[in-house]
Amino acid sequence: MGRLYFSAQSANSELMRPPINLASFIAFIATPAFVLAQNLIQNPSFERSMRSPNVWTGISGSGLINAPTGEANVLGADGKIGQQSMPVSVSTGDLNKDGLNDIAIMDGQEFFRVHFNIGTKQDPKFGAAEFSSLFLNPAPLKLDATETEDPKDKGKANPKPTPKPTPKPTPRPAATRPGVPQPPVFTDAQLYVLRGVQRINLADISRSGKLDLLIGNYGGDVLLIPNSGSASRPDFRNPTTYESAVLQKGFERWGNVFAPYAVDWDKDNKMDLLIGEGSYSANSIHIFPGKGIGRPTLEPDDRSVLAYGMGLEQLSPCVVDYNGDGNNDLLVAERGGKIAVYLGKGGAFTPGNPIPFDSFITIDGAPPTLPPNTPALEPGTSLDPMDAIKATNLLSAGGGCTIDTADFNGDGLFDLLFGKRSGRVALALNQGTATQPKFKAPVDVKVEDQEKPMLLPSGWDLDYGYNRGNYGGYITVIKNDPAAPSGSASQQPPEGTSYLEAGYLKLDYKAMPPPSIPKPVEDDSNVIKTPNAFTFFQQLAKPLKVGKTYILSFKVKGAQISDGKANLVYRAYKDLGTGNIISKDERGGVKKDNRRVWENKVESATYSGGSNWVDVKKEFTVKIDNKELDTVTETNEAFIRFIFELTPGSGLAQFDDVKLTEK
Ligand SMILES: [Ca+2]
Ligand SMILES: [Ca+2]
Ligand SMILES: [Ca+2]
Ligand SMILES: [Ca+2]
Repeated sequence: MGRLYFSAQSANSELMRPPINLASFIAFIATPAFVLAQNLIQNPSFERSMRSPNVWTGISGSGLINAPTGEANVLGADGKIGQQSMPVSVSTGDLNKDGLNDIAIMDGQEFFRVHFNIGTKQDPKFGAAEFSSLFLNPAPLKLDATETEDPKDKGKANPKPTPKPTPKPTPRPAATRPGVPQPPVFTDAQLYVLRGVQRINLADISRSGKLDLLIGNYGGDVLLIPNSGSASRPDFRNPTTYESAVLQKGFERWGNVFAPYAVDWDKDNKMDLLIGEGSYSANSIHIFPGKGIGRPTLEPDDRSVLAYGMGLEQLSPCVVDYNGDGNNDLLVAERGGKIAVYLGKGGAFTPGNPIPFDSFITIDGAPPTLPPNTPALEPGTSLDPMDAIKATNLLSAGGGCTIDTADFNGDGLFDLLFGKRSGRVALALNQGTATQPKFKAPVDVKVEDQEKPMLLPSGWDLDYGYNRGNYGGYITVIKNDPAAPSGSASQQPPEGTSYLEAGYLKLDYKAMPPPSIPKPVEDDSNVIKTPNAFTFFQQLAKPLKVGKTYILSFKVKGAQISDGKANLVYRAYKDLGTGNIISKDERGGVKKDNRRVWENKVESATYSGGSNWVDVKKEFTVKIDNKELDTVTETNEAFIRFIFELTPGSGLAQFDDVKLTEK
């Protein structure tokens, strides 16, 4: 209780998948500790900070492509379902028709971002990320119930339970034939999980000369997002409804973590749809043979297996003529980061006649270095993939990955592009021939731009709306620059040498229209859905004393701030229960005597900003009204949260010198 959590973290047991793992790419910068006597706020004037990559530019501290990753419950190497970090999804193609292949990524929070190729035909180079307006899976921010609780409920031992959101059926068009079940009913939290782990493929589905976007997800939906831009200026927008973009009809679940890939596999001039699947025990690459041009259908009866995974999992397919015989071949990335090759036989695809596993790609195209106990091969056959994968010289992206191919250096040979679990993207250039491809180990792709890192204040949790589609929104520590012209107000914090700033980056895109921030959504009682809400939060390390008076103060400055509040929440409780078992049911379930009496209070200070630093002050006395708590002398928990909305694109808020002191 009392901690800030994002809706995707364990607050709701139905929610299995944290949306984003920002903590994993934070590097510490050592700065001297700075503690003010008697101030209950830690790092109160933001003097201590940690460097963090800027999610909106997609560049790591070492100048590499870097996108947030997500986690999902999938089948692991131990045969058990567990939470695993998933690779970002990649797809490549020339999105702006300048003759250079670009890198598209679907990141762990389901943002579609493109690093456009700004190099030459022979020497690819990639710019900073450009985001599209497509955003299908927002994650609302949950506040502590106390912050929005009805004042007349305060102090009651049994407060009103938070109303549960109404479960919604998974949106999918009605079934077209009898026997296909209607969609089941899912809660918002379940839908959030089912719509995560989006895997993408760019393909000219409508043969308009523009690349459209196919998306598969954790729950097994496949969506088509048509490119609504021009040939040279791609644009991907949210469909009118999620349902309208789903290709399947009815509900028939046959796999999950879908990785779609559109290609005319059998060269009959009809676009076929391949789907790699992710987390069921018998993973395969499936094919829905094309029936014509345009929107593919995924009628369950049309599905065939193109290639069996034979024990390989989390399959991400792509198609290329690997051995130069003119027939399409299948490359499949798997859970361990190895690439399986399945050689196509050419001709029309016959259902029930899948193509066999051939080999894994090795480093430098060398023969696989297999362990001595590997079974001998019959002539004309291939090893079982579970034996072949034991070779020690296999090309690997270093853990689960996604894959695509294109010729990135203009030599006519296809190269390999990987999306990785680290959020990086890697390239392996083909150094072989048209019939014998050869690859060295993949190399992480650099970005030709400044990193523009953010500084996260130590001791504070931030939320700048990334999970809600607040494009360009940021919260960062700004450090005093001694080289700045004197009198430059923004360079002079009222306290110390740093202050905290929330605002919007200018998204000055070269190839895509800048994304538009989704319209504000009405918030539920304690769930923030508004994209342009910002918060920063700190759990107090020390209790507040009952009966004492405290002064909360801070300095604020800014423009176009609305609903600015600093909430100081405190809570006292006492266990009345004995902890003893009071009943057992037939199934062995036990009920313990866990009665607890508690009381929550919130003190709010409001602010709206202005062109000069303003002092905001609030004096309050810690009071516990509940008679059953009259022996309590100090709070059990307390936290402070600043929460405010900024006008999208132009709002700015700055904070410094937060103090909470006993009077
Ligand atoms: Ca391009
Ligand atoms: Ca075809
Ligand atoms: Ca071939
Ligand atoms: Ca090449």
